[in-house]
Amino acid sequence: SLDFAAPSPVATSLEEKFGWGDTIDCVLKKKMRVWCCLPDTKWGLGKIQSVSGGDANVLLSDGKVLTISVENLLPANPDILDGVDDLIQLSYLNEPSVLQNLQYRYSRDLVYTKAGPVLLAVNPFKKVSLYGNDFVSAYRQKLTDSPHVYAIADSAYSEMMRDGVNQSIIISGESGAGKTETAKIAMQYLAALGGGSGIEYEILQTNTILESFGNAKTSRNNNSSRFGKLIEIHFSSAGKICGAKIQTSVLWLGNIDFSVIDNENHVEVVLSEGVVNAANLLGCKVPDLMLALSTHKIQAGNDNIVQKLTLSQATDTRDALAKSIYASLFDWLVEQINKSLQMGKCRTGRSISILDIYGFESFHKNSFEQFCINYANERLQQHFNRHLFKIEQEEYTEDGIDWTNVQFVDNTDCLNLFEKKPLGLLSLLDEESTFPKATDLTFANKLKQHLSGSLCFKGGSGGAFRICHYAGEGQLFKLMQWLGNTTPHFIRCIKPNSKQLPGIYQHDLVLEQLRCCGVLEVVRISRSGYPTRMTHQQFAERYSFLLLENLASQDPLSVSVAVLQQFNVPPEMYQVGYTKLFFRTGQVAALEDARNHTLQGIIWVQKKFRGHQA
Ligand code: AOV
Ligand code: MG
Repeated sequence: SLDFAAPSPVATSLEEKFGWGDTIDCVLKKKMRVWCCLPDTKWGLGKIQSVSGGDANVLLSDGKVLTISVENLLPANPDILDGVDDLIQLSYLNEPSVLQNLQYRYSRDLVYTKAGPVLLAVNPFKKVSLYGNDFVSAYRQKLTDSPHVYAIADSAYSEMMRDGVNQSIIISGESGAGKTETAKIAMQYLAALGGGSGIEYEILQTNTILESFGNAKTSRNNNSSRFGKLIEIHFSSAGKICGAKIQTSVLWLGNIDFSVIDNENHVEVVLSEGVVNAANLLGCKVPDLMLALSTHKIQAGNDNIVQKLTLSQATDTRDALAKSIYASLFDWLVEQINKSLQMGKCRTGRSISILDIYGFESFHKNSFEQFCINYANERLQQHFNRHLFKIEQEEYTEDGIDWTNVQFVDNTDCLNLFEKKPLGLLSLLDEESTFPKATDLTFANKLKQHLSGSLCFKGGSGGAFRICHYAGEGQLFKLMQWLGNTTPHFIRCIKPNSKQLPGIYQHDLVLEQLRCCGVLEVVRISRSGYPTRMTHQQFAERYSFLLLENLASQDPLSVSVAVLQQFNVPPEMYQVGYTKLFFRTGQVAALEDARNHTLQGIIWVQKKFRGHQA
């Protein structure tokens, strides 16, 4: 049995909830494998023995027989589908099936699984033998199609070379899920592919430098990235790396703590690595910096009066102070790195960007930092939703394709809560921070007053917010705009347990992450839709030479239809739009195969012919 909480079957039956409609009859009749929602809200795998009325007798895998209402059953997949490498292949797409599939693979060190166009990466928390030169060349030569970060990096590279369009690899997931490691793995692959000038080694080295300054240990991840990182790798027209650039989607919080030193609540800085680093790099003495951080200088006539700050004064200013010092240091560092990476000029302007973004965070007490991190993730989530769902559906509709809308998680409401003007969270925060008498409490009250109507806002007690000037709105918008101009590739990292240990798969934790990033919806949409598409023109140009009959004079659509007929592509596997052809998964792969074989044949004949002439 799977040890995780099943959704409570209160309001709707599971059948309604998952919409598998008439398949239940078939499952019951054929006495197939089922998932049972057990009384202790866990899922158990079993086989139907008999059905009478609304109840079924199910033989569970532990040998017990259970009588259970059919409403509490979900179809399980036949065992031949155990551990499929793309969730698209599952006959029944439901949460227990997806969870079991990922666990099956995880326990065999197969940490990567496709969910339609998205790569899921479950953090192994140990060394797995999936990387290195042999694997790189296997993916480059397409000797394997097992899901991998290498495969994603390879398609980004190939699409960049083929279409001349900039690409992005967007890696998201919660803290400790493995985003930074995954970004490094992608960079290693691209470095191997586009290497030669030596710059690839420099790019890989930058990680170490940035990490040593930008990372900190948190309860969720011992090596947590406290900065979002976009690394842009530039390629020459020949596909060689010719430069790179790093941008850093914004947040700073020095690890600087204070301790109270007297009963008037005055504080001083705790000597820590953060202070020492900052002081060294600023070229000032550690005690001077510590003093500056804990005192306040007032000019009175010709005199300077130094006041010690109280804990509350210090808490109001320390973040801003620490952040600005740390931020300028980091910016300087990034600038130095960028300077050293911009070797040669890349006239083609082709690039692949890898975005490693901190995942959603929720601690018992959340500060402005978590607020920003989570806002950034909301934006990213929207980008993801837009790309995979909205744009997808719009494209079908525009091209006159029959398309039944698929429900998906939409976070527009939540983003509005942040971004609406003048009454969004960010605007209110900006406004409130300009009032001299503003406090956490007045801000919190204002939020409650204006935002309580929103489903995404929950007012707490007291002033739970810290007031800081939000300057990052930034940067984030630019980043999103910029990403909007690239072809995105998505990797979702999943943290299998909160202990950061290998071999442990906590179902509830995994399920929460799958739900929150809408994995099931992604798979559902890719399966029911037509993920591959080409314009009539593109299709005709690419495949017309395969035609046995010469139709060169005909229009692209007629040529395309002739190709499809010649290769017996079943009509239910594609749709013809006004401008494009839409294919179900796997169809174009077969055509590409035929194309490659024919091309190889032609090359062979040409070589022979030349040899003969010479
Ligand atoms: P994060 O980037 O997603 O968290 P990391 O990439 O730092 O998470 O991964 C956390 C830890 O998981 C690493 O230090 C490794 O020990 C381990 N790990 C991740 N991926 C792999 C892998 N493919 N193989 C082996 N070990 C791995 V944060 O930056 O906190 O949001 O802010
Ligand atoms: Mg990280």
